[in-house]
Amino acid sequence: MKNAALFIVDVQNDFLPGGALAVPRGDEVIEPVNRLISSFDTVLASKDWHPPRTLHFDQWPVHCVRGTEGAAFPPGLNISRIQKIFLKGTGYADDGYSAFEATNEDLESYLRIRGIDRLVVTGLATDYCVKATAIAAARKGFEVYVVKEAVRAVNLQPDDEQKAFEEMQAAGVRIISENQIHRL
Ligand code: VGL
Ligand code: ZN
Repeated sequence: MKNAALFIVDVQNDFLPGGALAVPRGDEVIEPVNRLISSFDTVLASKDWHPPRTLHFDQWPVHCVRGTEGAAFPPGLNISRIQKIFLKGTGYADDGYSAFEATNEDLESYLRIRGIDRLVVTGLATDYCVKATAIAAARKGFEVYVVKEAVRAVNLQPDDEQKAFEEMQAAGVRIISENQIHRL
């Protein structure tokens, strides 16, 4: 798909069932993400990549510590076409919910240099990093889509997922289903 990138947010072992900060049914994003990859020339991902001690762990159980198995991609994810991994939440006072806060590479310039102006966002979790990344992208002027089958929410409150979809839509993000991807 021209001028578009598939963006895979934080599909990492610690966010999957059995992980340190398991997102309910988080593993269900893997198959739709794997299917979507073939529609894109550009495939990018982010990783939550925390230091062992960070203020972020006052809010959350310890998860996705840089270099650990919990921060790795799950075996079922097709990572063969991921061209760049954006690492975020890397500092002591840095939640890094948005992939635009990555510290190893600047996501906005990465996209602009390559003429990418449309982002299709997938991954975990709908109510945190997916939401923050999609809204930041929309505010920067990108055309942003979130594929609903390819995201799952933490839902600390039962309606957090619904609220996240509404907040994203209010920011201009389009929530689509997987079968709409060929008509973008
Ligand atoms: C995330 C909570 C804490 C996410 C990261 O990737 O959505 N959520 N850290
Ligand atoms: Zn985190």
